[in-house]
Amino acid sequence: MSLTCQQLLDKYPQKWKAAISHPFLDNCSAGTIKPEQFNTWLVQDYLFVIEFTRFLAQGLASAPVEHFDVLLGGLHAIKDELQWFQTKAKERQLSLDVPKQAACQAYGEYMAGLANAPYPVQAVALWAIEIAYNQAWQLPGKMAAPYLEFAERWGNSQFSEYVQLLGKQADAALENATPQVQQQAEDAFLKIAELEKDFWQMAYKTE
Ligand code: HMH
Repeated sequence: MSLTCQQLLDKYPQKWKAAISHPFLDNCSAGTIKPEQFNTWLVQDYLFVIEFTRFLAQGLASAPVEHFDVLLGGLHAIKDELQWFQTKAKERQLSLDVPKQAACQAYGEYMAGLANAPYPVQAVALWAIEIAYNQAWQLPGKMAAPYLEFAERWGNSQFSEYVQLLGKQADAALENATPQVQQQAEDAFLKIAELEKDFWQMAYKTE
């Protein structure tokens, strides 16, 4: 039996919970997040998504053709997402031309390094990154404006379906993977859990 995405979630419940739940999200839900904290997250997440777009493109380049359809859908959606971030930043009069904070920098470097990893590792990493936001933004319950729009971007049912398809593709890739590659995929899952946790915390730091 090969490793599956569901098994990773089941095996590390605490580490995963730390990736997807944070005072940042609870404060958004309660409406008590400080605007400068939210804005820090917003700008840094835009910088993350730029690196994530490159990561998606690398994944496509490594993928078997039967996985193209889902991945091209993801790349298409990210075109809209980049523009949406630019619009949100403008509304809030935020400059996007700022340095990456350490947690954002580390996440970007980690994704860039996965370009050389076997495809099953990249597929698990992509699924983990997307399901992290899909779950994180839904966990606190229905959010009020202005945060509802953010929660719905990653919590909506279409995005949830996309995440499911990414999980299926990652599972399929793992079926043909050696034990060493499966271990690498597990390590990637754990690393992403940590990077996600640190990313939320970043909103509380001003650099
Ligand atoms: C930090 N993780 C982070 N930002 C995102 N936008 C996503 C995951 C989902 O793409």
